[in-house]
Amino acid sequence: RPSILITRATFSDVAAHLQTHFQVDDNPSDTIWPREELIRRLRGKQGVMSTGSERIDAELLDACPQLKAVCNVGVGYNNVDVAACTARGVLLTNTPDVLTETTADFGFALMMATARRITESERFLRNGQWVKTGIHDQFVGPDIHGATLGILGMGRIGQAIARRGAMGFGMRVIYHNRSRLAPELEAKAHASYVDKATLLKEADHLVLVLPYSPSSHHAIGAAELAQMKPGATLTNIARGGIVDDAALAQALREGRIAAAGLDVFEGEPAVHPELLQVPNVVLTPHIGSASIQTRRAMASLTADNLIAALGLGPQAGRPPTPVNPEVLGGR
Ligand code: 8YV
Repeated sequence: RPSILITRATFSDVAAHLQTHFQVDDNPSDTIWPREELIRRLRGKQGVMSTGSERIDAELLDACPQLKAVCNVGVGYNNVDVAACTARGVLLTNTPDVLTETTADFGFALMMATARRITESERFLRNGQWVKTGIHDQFVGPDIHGATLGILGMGRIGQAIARRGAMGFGMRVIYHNRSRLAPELEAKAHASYVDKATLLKEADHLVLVLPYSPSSHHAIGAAELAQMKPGATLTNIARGGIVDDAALAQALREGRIAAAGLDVFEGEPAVHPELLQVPNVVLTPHIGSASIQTRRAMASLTADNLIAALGLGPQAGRPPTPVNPEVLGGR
């Protein structure tokens, strides 16, 4: 039986299912292994169920020449050098679609919590300040309904957020993306395409949902923050590194935008210390896809990919969601 590595604890039934096909070495905890340990355990394995937290690059692939499949639990795969995988005939798979609606729910929730100052006012209540001082107008924030929702990155999750804004909250929705959506998708999302400058200038609530790549590095930095409305909010559920966290902390401190909601960070799990100091930011530990149903669906899709990629099970040789399917042709 082929042997595989599971880098972080998964659902026990998914692990048990994998054990019926493979010799499994797994991490019983959610702690991220140091890189040396990851490489040591991966040597001689044919497949890996990985997460966004492990860097899969040429050096690692060369140290593990038996590896045939990298199956990422997550839709984003900027942790993986895809070209290096393809060059070595290693298949990469991800988990699109199954997390779209859940991640859109979360993006919307984070945007709302940010605008309506939910965590900031909760801290006030928990600290006993309400009984001491009462509240007058401290926790007023910008409205969501009727406001302009700006979306940067208009893939599946961006479109799902747009639908929520337009249909659920009567928002005007504008978006910017590398390429404009086909007219029927634009109509379904109830969203209008604008250039990036217009998006920054007109959004009351700007939500980032674009993949990370060298070209999206610091897509929102000091210059972009300066173009936003002073009363606007910024929500990042995409990837750390898309926002320049130091520039954002400064903009928040100086009141150049009203507030930010961040689920992802440049150096996560570490968070820029200045972001921890400003009150008008809602911080969550990369939980955008973390609903019970969706995390289960992601794990189970990853297992299906792994089993099929290594030539087993009913879909042998035809993994459901390959990123570099060209590798399969060569097998
Ligand atoms: C995952 C994500 O939690 O899908 C993604 O791209 O960021 C999250 O859903 C992350 O990849 C860790 O597995």
